[in-house]
Amino acid sequence: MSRSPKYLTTPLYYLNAKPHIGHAYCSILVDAVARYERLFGGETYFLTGTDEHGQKVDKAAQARGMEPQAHVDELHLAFKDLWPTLNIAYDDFIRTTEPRHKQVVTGFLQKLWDDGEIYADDYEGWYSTTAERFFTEDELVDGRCPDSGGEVTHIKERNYFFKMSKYEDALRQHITSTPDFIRPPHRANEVLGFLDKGLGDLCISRPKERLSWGIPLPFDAEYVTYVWFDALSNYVSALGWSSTGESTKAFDDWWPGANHFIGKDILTTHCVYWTTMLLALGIPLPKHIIATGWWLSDDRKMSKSIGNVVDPLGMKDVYGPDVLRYFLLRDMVIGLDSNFSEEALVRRNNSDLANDLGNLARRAAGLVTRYFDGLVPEPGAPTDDELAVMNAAKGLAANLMGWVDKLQIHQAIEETMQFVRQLNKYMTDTAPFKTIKTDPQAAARSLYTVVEGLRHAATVLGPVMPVKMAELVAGLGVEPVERLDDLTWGGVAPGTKLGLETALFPRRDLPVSAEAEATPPKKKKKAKAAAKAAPVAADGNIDFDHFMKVELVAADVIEAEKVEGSDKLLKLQVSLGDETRQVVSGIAEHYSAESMVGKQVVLVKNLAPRKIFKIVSQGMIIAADTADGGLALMAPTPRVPAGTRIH
Ligand code: ME8
Repeated sequence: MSRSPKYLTTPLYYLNAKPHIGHAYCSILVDAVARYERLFGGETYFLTGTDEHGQKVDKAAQARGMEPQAHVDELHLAFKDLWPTLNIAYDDFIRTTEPRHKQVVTGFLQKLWDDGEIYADDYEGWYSTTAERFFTEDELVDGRCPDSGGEVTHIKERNYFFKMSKYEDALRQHITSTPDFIRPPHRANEVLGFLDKGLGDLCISRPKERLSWGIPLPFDAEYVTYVWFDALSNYVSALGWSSTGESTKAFDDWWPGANHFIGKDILTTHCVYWTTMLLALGIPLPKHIIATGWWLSDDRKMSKSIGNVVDPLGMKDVYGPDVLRYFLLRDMVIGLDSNFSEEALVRRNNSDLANDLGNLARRAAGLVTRYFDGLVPEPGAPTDDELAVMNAAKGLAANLMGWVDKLQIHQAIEETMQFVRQLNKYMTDTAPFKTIKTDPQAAARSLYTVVEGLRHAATVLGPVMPVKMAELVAGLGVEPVERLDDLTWGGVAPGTKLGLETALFPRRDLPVSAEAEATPPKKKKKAKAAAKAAPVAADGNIDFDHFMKVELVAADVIEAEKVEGSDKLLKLQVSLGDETRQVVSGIAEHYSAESMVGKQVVLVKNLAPRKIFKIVSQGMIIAADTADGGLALMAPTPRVPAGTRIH
């Protein structure tokens, strides 16, 4: 099935400080999604850029003793030049101070003014410079900005307003009738909740006497445009949208496939301000708005004032851009928050990349060099062992699109790594280093299978680690495949010269603080730190984001048997639609194995696997104790497709 073209955008980053890990994450995510999309045969256009007007940027320029234009001319390069070093390949970089953008914003304002969508009025409210938004008294939290926690200033002045309230019903209607318009779904509920409080009109001007750094209003030279009205327009100004109504080819080609990736803190501005602006201008709404969670540091949002900002430049320089990309994409479930720590990054590098993937490539290359003069041997006829690997490779490629379309990038990566672990096990089980003496054909077969398996893994991980995986593919002596459809078993020709001399992913030492905590005398300190990081507050409550991290899904039991030597345990194979899991559950005293087959249950999906009675259990089934000492399994009523997320 052909894929429709996708227009993928990041937010425009404010030029009030240098880029940090949150910005880097958003750009890396969009880059990886674009690369996956192209691997699936789709076309993409990737836009990013910088938000250069407004009070926040003006203040930052003042603090440096610079004119705002000189400040943004210099600082935008910190973003523009950083992205290629993180292997991010955008198609366009827009600055809101560029004439091509200012012209469109001016056109928008004139059109809305001419259409009677803008009026002048007196305004009184609380302004947050950090969020660049007005708030009502009721919206403040402890007298501070509800979005950023920053200070607010009381302002009373004459301003211009966009009749946003007119579009409340149309917007609500669109959100409710287009379930995946705002992703993930709990963010759509948040926007609907905001609308239910009643939508006011939007102040879209700032008097020049208070702020001159902005685009002048075309119908009143004493005012400049509100920075959000200005910045949001970038998504169409970059496509050359014209207010005169003539569409451009770029607009017609890309706008129907618009996907805005944003952080959860700018949900309202995108899902309410931007959408109502578009409704008023008669421009179709974007296809999706995708809100990601935050990278936290010590369970708090990174911010300059708290001083817990992680510098992506530093991480990239030490560990390399692709390792940083791998960590950020693997350890964030899109839509939820995640804690950033250098220690976690090093552990991921060492376990997944250095150990599972890098070591396998090195071992295979070493054996091919030793026994076959560095030339990939003939595979011969596959046995059941090889067929299992080939089937897993096929399954991985077939399921990849599903995970990416569901924005489960962490899952796409994890499934790929499970395949890599399977390859490692296959290599150990078939032991070519032993069979070379007794059965050289078997050794040739297993080394061929590992090399070809590595080619599959490298192709599928290419969007996550473009440079490192291109190195791996080149080391296997083959041309990269551009499209997943072309990834068929047997792409490595026997006789190909392998060139994997250097370690792809060196092992790294844990950062000093983590090492110190791992030593016995500091055990108490570690426990204290763990307690501090624990998601349970003193009152026993967990916050919403932590709760949302628990993935509950509907699972269909397809096989069940008693665990030998235990009265309590059943071993179940459950289907999650596109995946089968093995779960060991302590329900045998209440449910027989036969009665379980065909039942639907609720599974905690993202519980770390553990061994029960030496059997790996991947998840937990939920049940309630009954008054008579029995057990009642939980199940969705009515039955839902296996794998459906339960909220
Ligand atoms: O909001 N983790 O710009 P911005 C994840 N100019 N994402 C984070 C993050 C973190 N710790 N910190 C920030 C703006 N972000 C506006 C956007 S769009 C027309 C205008 C994300 O530089 C944040 O959530 O403050 C936001 O989506 C993006 O970085 C830009 O933040």
